[in-house]
Amino acid sequence: MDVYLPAYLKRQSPARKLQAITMLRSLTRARVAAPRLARTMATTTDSSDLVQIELNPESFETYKLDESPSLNFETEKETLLEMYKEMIIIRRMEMAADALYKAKKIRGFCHLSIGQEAVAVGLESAITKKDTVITSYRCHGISYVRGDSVRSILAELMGRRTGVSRGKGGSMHMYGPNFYGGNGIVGAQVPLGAGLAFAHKYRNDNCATFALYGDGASNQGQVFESYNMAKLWDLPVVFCCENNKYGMGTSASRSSASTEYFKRAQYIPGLKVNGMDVLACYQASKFAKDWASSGRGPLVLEYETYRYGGHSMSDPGTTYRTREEVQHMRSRNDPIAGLKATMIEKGIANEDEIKAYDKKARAYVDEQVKLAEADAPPDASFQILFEDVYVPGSEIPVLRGRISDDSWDFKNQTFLNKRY
Ligand SMILES: Cc1ncc(C[n+]2csc(CCOP(=O)(O)OP(=O)(O)O)c2C)c(N)n1
Ligand SMILES: [Mg+2]
Repeated sequence: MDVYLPAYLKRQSPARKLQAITMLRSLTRARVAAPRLARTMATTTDSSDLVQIELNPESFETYKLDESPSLNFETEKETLLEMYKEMIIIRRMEMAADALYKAKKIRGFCHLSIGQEAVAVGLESAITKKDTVITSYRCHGISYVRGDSVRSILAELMGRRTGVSRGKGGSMHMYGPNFYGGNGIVGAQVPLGAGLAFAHKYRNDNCATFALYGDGASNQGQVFESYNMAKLWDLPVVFCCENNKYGMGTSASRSSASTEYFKRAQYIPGLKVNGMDVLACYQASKFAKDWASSGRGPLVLEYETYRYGGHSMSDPGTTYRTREEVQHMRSRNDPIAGLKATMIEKGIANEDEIKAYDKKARAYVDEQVKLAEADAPPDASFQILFEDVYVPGSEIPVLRGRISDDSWDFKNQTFLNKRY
């Protein structure tokens, strides 16, 4: 496998280059080799079986677009099964994180995306592994669909060495193949997303960037600055507003002068999709990918979704909305229940088979929890603190600290003044 080396590494000695390549390869392997439930579950369905999908006529709304994703399309039955399995794994993984947090095995911040699974799965099903994705701190589901394993995500949450960020990032800072985080500063990922799209355009690689942000983040100035540059340069970026109806303790209608997020970029066309329907999310994301990667510039894509839990673990999520509202969404609009109904209606799986998938997903995630818990925490050594600051081989001699005692000498792997 070829490893992309930044220009500054090419100037390093062969030994340094080898060190960097070995490290980059080991990281990539660890991430993509994760066994997935989808691969371990044997299905009885013939993969060549096709199914006709007719989406609800209200699935999409457009802004300054002459075309819209098709409501009718054909796909393989196997695709629906895969989507179902991915969504139940994400939900189980988030439920496991909830329990681990309550057991104080996960500390610090933790933002769950229970209810929003259709966005991650619909998006990933529509793009290629070469397209790039960047999102906010609510990132566990996206990390998983991009290629991180359940074990490495849970290990990260518990600060283990095997975590996706070696246990140093936690809930908000997860990365994966062509996945640029996990970003804690609200809205900061949007201009970074425009930058990723600039790279696609520069390399002329027919790929697109999907930059996700929330309804709360959508009011930030940097989002509008990104719209402007993306349109000026016709960057292949899809600005994805994941409108889950709430920010931190505030409803979208209290924080946004206009809640029509797909129309917010004025001079950029927009599309709104029912984000509780994974098949509609798939169609909209596919349309967006085709739009952006065919030289037509940016698009704003609003996934209208809902989060069942609080903003983070410290928010019960019921002080600014009613329990009835949450219950209504859960019982009437759940993306997993919705796909289950479609699969039964289309004869793809029956109730018993679906129950068996659910049982397997639960057992699989439980097993991954045990493995992650058994993984070792990082050593309590100072070297570990500094090891991921630079790509190996590209370090500056000394990383200046807050005070001179904190300056780290990369060559001797110790503090410059050796006080500690
Ligand atoms: C620049 C900045 N301001 C404020 C915060 C605190 N904060 C964290 S999440 C959040 C709400 C964001 O809501 P939204 O964009 O809708 O995303 P969601 O949490 O619903 O996914 C706020 C205000 C922050 N992290 N960064
Ligand atoms: Mg929100």
